[in-house]
Amino acid sequence: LTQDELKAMVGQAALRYIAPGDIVGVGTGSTVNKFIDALATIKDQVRAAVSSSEASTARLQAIGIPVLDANAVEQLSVYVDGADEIDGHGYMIKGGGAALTREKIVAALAQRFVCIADESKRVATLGQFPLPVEVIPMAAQQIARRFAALGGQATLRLKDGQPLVTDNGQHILDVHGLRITDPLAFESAVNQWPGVVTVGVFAHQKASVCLLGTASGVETLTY
Ligand code: DER
Repeated sequence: LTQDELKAMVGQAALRYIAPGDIVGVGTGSTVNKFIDALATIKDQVRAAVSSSEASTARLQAIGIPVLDANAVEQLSVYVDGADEIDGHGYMIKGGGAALTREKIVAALAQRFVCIADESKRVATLGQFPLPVEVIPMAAQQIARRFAALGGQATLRLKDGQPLVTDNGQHILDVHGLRITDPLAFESAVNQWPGVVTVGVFAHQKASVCLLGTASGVETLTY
């Protein structure tokens, strides 16, 4: 099975967590794109969606699912999103798609976070994937020095040779060389640093369930 087929398998499997009339929280990335394709097959049962990025909003609108502002919703039953890494507790590194801030906001609205991922995302300890951190541009170097003190090497994410600007108008640092053995404490600590908008550790907003695409089918991991 190709990685693309594994993503399609878990995108389809996530439908079992959608009840008729639901407002669905939708994440960002290539695996979520497969979930959106699957949503199209049951779109009459989906009342609306709350989206975590302009990219996902465009795809949802293209299949005719109304997209609501996050402020219009008090609670979602489910949020479906991918991950760059997920450990044995359901703690994740996210932000590879530069949508981590809105992803964490929409995840915080949901009773259940269903992570959909191919098996390459499962790790024992978070940190092999460079940790995305959304930052206020003027704080980028100060924050990079703080990561250096922890043994991390922060690089400013570029797009077409210029600093990538997120949906929120901020920049992203990708931090290499970290080994995050206590994700809850790490997320809380980095959140305190002036200029940090969002750190791509999802421990306080961890996954409830992970649908993991493997060569022998979909593994359902609960946390
Ligand atoms: O940016 C993100 O957080 C995405 O969800 C990312 O973590 C997963 O993207 P992928 O499904 O394209 O690997």
